[in-house]
Amino acid sequence: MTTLLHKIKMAALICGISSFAFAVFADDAGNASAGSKVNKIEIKDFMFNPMKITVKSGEKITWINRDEEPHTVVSVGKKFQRSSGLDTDQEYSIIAGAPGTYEYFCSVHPKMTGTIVVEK
Ligand SMILES: [Cu+2]
Repeated sequence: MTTLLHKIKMAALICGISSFAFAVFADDAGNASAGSKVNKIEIKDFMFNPMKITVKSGEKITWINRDEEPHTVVSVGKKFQRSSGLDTDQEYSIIAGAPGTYEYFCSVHPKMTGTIVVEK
């Protein structure tokens, strides 16, 4: 868990977040090297924004719920670990693993969908 948190900007970002979920796609955590950037997805008005994000393997992806409603992040085909129910302003993060296209949705509102494209 000593990954990317050295960046001051990021430290500020996650400051105060108590539960900080962490998961890896298919690959192993060795790819999660320091210095990777953060890819942020806001959940607002029952949408993932951006709906499609392209990242590099080993980078961190963080969702934050800006709605008053709880939302989840669930991988189609269970390609990565699902989040628990995210309350307002709660975050969920994963580290991008093997290159590929990963679809996900909110289990509370299945019409909410998003796509992660992981590049090498
Ligand atoms: Cu939802």
